[in-house]
Amino acid sequence: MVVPTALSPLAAKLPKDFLWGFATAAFQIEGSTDVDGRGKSIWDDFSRQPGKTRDGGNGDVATDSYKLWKEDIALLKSYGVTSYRFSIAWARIIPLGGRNDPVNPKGIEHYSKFIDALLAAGIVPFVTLYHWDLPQALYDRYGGWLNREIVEDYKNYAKVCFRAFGDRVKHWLTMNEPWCVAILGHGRGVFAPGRSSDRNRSPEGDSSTEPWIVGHNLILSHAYAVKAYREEFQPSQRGIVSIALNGDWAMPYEDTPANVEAAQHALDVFIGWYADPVYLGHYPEFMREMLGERLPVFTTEELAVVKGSADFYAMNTYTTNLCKAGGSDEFRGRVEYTFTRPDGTQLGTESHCFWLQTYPPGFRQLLNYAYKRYRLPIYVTETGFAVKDENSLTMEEALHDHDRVEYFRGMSAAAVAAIVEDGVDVRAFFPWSLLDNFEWADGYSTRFGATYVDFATQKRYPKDSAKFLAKFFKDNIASDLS
Ligand code: GBH
Repeated sequence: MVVPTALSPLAAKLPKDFLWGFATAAFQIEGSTDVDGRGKSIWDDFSRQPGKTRDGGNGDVATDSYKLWKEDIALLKSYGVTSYRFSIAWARIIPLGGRNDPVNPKGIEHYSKFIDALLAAGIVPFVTLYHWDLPQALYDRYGGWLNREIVEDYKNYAKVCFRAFGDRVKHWLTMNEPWCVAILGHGRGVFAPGRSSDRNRSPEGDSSTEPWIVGHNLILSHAYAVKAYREEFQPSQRGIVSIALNGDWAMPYEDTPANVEAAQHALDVFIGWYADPVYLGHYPEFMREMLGERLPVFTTEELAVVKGSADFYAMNTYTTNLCKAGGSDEFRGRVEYTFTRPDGTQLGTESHCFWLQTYPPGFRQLLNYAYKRYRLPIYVTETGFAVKDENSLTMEEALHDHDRVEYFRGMSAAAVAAIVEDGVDVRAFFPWSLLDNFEWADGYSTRFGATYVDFATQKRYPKDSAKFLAKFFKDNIASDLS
């Protein structure tokens, strides 16, 4: 691998239509959970249960973006973004979720106005249909993602959105990070609906079988929604659709055959579990080996729908893990993760999260890996950093988010190097996140925003990282004039 070098200003230019903007998700920012006919999502009550979030925070208010959406758009505009990745709350569109349940006109109206305002501001809407906020009613009715019923209900919901917004939305993501839905929601039990074999955590759940069933139903739901889009909407609407997959680069702890193999196993479980069926038409061999009959099987007919069910590769990536053979955790491909190198040094800069350190060279490697293996343009749909202990700083201090600036400096340079020097076709870059927001099981104790949110007043203040990103893309995306 070539080491990133300083690029001449000319070579560093990204194409004119390169998309950059911020990413968010409905439940993490909207609040207003009981207005305009919204149904409950599985995160509503889950986050209110004592012990489910680190600081007891829930999504009732979040960054109040359901009300403050005009301010959010003005902020995006002030940063000069060309796109904004946000998600639609299923339970605002169909409060009870299912295909025979009523559509909520007020939900449609809200997102419709929002999309119009983005377009009026010159910002391309990049829409996620599902970012973890399943309608509670579908979980109560049949167990949500555990049940094959969900495939039809999800497809129906997706079609409602394509029909309502597809005249203006040309970039769709069916799901965000299915690995997290399956593993964190139905394996570790740390995310809603919180199922796990660990009876201290959950009264029900089977971590050895349920995540793999959920994953299977997520893939089918994605694929049948894409089929519907392609048959009924894409010919006239001319948009593109994919699925956002989380996946961090996996580096052998030491260069031994066992560790090299371990690193591949980690990639197989985090990425290949979804990407191999969707892009290549089969589950990774290693997953079949590891799980045997616990990994469901696609019928020939299903496989024909799954294979090729994405128009581009949507990459969410945050870090790099050093991988050691000999682990027992199936959710990590029986691989042990560490950030501590054999010589005792840390791989990168520590963050507020146990799973995250800065390591841009790994991002460049991952871009190369994904492009070579899946052979489609890559849209980086999430990448971001939580500064260690940022929440205990004063706002004045927090605004100077040096470690986040350095993170984005490295990640943006790595993306440019992958494009310019390695020939990887990268078409978008969405830092996570526009705002400090509801960080799931961390509540509000972990801040990922490039904009500081004072949750007492809901006022927004740009951090240094927002200024860095705004300038970087202003300088590096070609304009009509250059
Ligand atoms: C994203 O997920 C989410 O899309 C977003 O909503 C969230 O706010 C943001 O990141 C910041 O967390 O150690 O084996 O349990 C993050 C991706 C993937 C990061 C799984 C943590 C844990 C792997 N996550 N990873 S493990």
